Amino acid sequence: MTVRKFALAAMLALAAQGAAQAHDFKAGAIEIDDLWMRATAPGQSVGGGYMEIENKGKEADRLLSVKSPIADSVEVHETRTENGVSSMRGTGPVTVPAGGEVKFAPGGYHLMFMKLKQPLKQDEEVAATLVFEHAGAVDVKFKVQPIGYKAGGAMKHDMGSMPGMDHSKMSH
Ligand SMILES: [Cu+2]
Repeated sequence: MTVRKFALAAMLALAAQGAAQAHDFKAGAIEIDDLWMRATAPGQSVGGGYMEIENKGKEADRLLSVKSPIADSVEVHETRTENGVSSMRGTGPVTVPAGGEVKFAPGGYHLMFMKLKQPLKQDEEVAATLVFEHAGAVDVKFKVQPIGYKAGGAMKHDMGSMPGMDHSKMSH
């Protein structure tokens, strides 16, 4: 909780300074920013997608589904660590509370791009469409970061540390 509040405060502070977000996407009351993925290692067939979804409206919204031309399908997953063991599972629709935000980050919620049709290369952008219950379809782009990239450096459990992993064997 404390970390979350701190992050939110930091964001608000940035906004107050008038810092422009390089990449943000909007539809209705929904704003998505800080979208990124990691470059893939050879043979890697899945990729995690990360972002922040903000809901400036007075009504909760839900992320229903995600599509991307570079993946067979895109699933919403959540990584949980229990007794030192990390596992991930599909979540179904993710609620973004009114006036709140949901962070997709290594170690928590993430998008899982399944059966990538091409390698992800640093500095490229990956197109995807997020479909919300109220805000509708939003076309977004994920910036591809270097393989070892860590946003904020705070999270330990992430997809990038397991480049050769067979995703189908993970528990969901
Ligand atoms: Cu996953």
